[in-house]
Amino acid sequence: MTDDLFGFDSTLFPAREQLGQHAMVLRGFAAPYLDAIVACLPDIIAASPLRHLHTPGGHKMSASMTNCGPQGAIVDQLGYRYTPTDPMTGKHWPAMPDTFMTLARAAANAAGFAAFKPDACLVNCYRPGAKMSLHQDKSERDLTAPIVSVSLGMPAIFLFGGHQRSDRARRIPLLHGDIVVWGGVDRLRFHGVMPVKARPHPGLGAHRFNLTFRQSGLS
Ligand code: MD3
Ligand code: FE
Repeated sequence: MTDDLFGFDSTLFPAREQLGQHAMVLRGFAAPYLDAIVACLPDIIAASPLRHLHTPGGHKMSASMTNCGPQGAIVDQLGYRYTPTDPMTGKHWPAMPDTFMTLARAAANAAGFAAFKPDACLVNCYRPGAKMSLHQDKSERDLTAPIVSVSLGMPAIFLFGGHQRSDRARRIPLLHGDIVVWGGVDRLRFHGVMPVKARPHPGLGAHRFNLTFRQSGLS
């Protein structure tokens, strides 16, 4: 039934926007989980602090990062890879909170990926001006598993490209609580984030966090 006031079909809520054959945005899907998820962030960051990594090419990344879960995604002189311990602390990455796992699996399921068992959650932190250049995520051993990404805090414009860096990228605005799921034929698309504008968020201030859930294939 179409809601005349808001102009959306309530039977389709939360709204799905298909980006590709196997890629979709689930608008507001994280809403019921947001308070619990945001409350977990300080403990994760206290155990494994946010840090700016350098790419193999020597560029300092403008977004800072940390991880939770049995495996963590890092980049250093050796390239992009997963490690069970945080190189900064020498300890295991902090545990993945149950709410993170529950949300990631619910989103994958809603997007048609029934057996998603993430063992890594990369936490990216963007301050105003931070960005992520177009790249592919291909360090995971099993590229048939999807990736689930949860946007928190300040809005951002996500770049959804093609299979070659030079392919024209679509610009997709992502807000607090939006989730994107990629798999199948869309898993190796180039993607990135435009420089984030200073639009402070009521709960998270001048930060955008992105949680990226992956199945590393190592656990
Ligand atoms: C599209 N992070 O950390 S997550 C990354 O908002 C990364 O922090 C972005 O890209 C961020 O690698 C976007 C979304 C994402 C992850 C994997 C993908 C988009 C993807 C794989 C294929 C296509
Ligand atoms: Fe990526």
